Amino acid sequence: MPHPSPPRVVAVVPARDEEARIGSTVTALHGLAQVAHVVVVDDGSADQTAAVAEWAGRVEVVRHERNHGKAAAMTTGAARAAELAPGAAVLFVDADLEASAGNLGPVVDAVLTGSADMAIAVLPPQHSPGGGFGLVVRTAREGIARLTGWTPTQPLSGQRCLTRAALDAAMPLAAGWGVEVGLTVDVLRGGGRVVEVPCELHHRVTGRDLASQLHRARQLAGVTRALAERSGVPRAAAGHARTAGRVVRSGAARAAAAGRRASSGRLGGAVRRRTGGTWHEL
Ligand SMILES: Nc1nc2c(ncn2[C@@H]2O[C@H](COP(=O)(O)OP(=O)(O)OP(=O)(O)O)[C@@H](O)[C@H]2O)c(=O)[nH]1
Ligand SMILES: [Mg+2]
Repeated sequence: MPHPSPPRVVAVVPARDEEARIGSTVTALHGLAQVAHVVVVDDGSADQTAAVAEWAGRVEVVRHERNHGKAAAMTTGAARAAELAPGAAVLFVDADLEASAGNLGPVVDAVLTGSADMAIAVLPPQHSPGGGFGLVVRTAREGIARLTGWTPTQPLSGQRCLTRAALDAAMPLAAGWGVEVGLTVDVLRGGGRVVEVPCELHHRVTGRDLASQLHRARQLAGVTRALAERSGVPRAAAGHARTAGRVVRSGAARAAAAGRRASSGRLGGAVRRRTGGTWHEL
């Protein structure tokens, strides 16, 4: 009988106020044979997100005491993933996918089989009505196309799997809601292969009420900023030299990255404290 190949992906779930959905999302991720660990980063939730994630079992919960935004949560989760399984690919998963997160297998396989350095899930039309007017998606899509020549179908999809090398080369991540756009541009510019993989995923659809419009306004600000930051000198020429698939940063680039981290309040090097099963980033 053939041996099943060992799991080689760490799932990282950034979550804020997702107590109603995080449990089923974590359980669904456990159902994926490729997933070795699940890390939930509770980004200053006001609800029981961290506790519910822990009840789901077999999960690492890292908690930000305050809200730092999605990109900071992903950065924290990626650091924990590197400790749990050095060198393993990382699968970023939104917390609101619930049972449909169990359908992410093809996205992971695209990376584990070596077909891509980053695979992005493309979602089908969603069950519930809603959604915005397309401004943020259009801005992101056209911006990525302008900067890289590649036109994504769903530029904002948060469900994406990357090799560790591609992820490390893309650090530091673009802040807040610009994180997906920044990742796509940076991986492509670093010479990585990016694919979109259709996947039967369903999430909470943002409506058109005031809160939803505010969410979109924040998304637009993040996307615009990530694009603007990348509209100048290409990353490779800005202090990143590539040798045999490894990215080596010059001292100046390291200092600039450290400065960017400091000014954006990122959590690199933050002190951590463990209480029960949960890590706290201070
Ligand atoms: N870390 C962190 N994660 C957040 C924050 N806000 C939302 N999230 C998570 O980011 C993921 C995506 O958030 P959603 O609100 O579903 O946003 P979206 O799906 O991009 O938005 P729509 O497509 O417009 O519905 C979910 O896992 C959220 O829990 C935040 O402030 N910090
Ligand atoms: Mg969502």
